[in-house]
Amino acid sequence: MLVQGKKALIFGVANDKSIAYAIAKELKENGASIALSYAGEALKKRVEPIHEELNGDFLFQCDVTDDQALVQSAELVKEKWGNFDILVHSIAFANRDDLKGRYVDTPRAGFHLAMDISAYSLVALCQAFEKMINDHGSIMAMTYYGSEKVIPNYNIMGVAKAALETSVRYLAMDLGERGIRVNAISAGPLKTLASSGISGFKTILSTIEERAPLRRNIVQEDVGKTGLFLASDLSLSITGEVIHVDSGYNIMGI
Ligand code: NAD
Ligand code: IMJ
Repeated sequence: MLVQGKKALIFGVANDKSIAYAIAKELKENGASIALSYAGEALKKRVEPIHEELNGDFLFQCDVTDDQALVQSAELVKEKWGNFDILVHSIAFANRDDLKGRYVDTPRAGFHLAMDISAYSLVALCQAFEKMINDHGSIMAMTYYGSEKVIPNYNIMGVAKAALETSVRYLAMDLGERGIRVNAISAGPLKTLASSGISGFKTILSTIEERAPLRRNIVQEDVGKTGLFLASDLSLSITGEVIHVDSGYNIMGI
């Protein structure tokens, strides 16, 4: 039981394909108490059964673009738990129109929205919950290879993920004073809501089967287990890091 008795606050479960669900499941199976947060009222019906299945402590709504929602969430968590050990950020959003065509055409408002939800939100969550996170706690965020190299259509999300990864390093420096670690997992492509309707997605999956060192795609459970590692004391001296869970695809030069 790698996280026995620890409390984990998880942001970004939309359904049972979500990366956040895979991490929540792994944490629960290894002894943690969990609480789930969802973005909007529309998702409540989907997330409630997951909360039941995983026997969560509580469930709450929090749109990370809403400062008041963040304050209210912090008050709720303070009341329910007082403190906690693990924070999982598994949130991204850009306008669908900005995830196709030429990056150069990205409008100002679309750039701001993607950066706000996909990058600034990690800073906002650290601000809102810092005082409640126990010394030696663990914070993690999800990223993708499109921050490092050009992936067709990833566009503004690539720029937002680069900001998120850099943010992880600066947050690691600030929170490291209290032994709190901040890391990112760079996951290979997975079929989730966030990858549905992406043109060329099938080609990306088959390219990985052909070219990645492990010659296979990853599954949600692979990310869940790395999340468990980062949440546990097995990774006690790892912070500010981006761990690739991608069958080794990122090491290839050609
Ligand atoms: P998902 O759609 O299940 O999760 C994305 C989550 O973001 C959803 O739960 C959604 O409600 C939430 N969200 C969006 N806007 C929000 C807001 N304003 N406030 C609060 N929550 C909001 O898809 P996923 O693939 O599990 O994505 C989770 C994370 O993993 C994202 O950061 C994504 O970029 C990253 N990621 C995904 C893949 C992939 O191939 N699916 C690969 C690497 C990284
Ligand atoms: C997303 C867009 C383009 C290419 C993509 C992706 N590839 C992968 C993804 C190759 C793997 C999924 N991914 C890593 C993401 O971070 C997705 C973020 C995302 C997805 C959507 C789709 C629906 C929508 N807005 C979105 N915002 C962010 O309206």
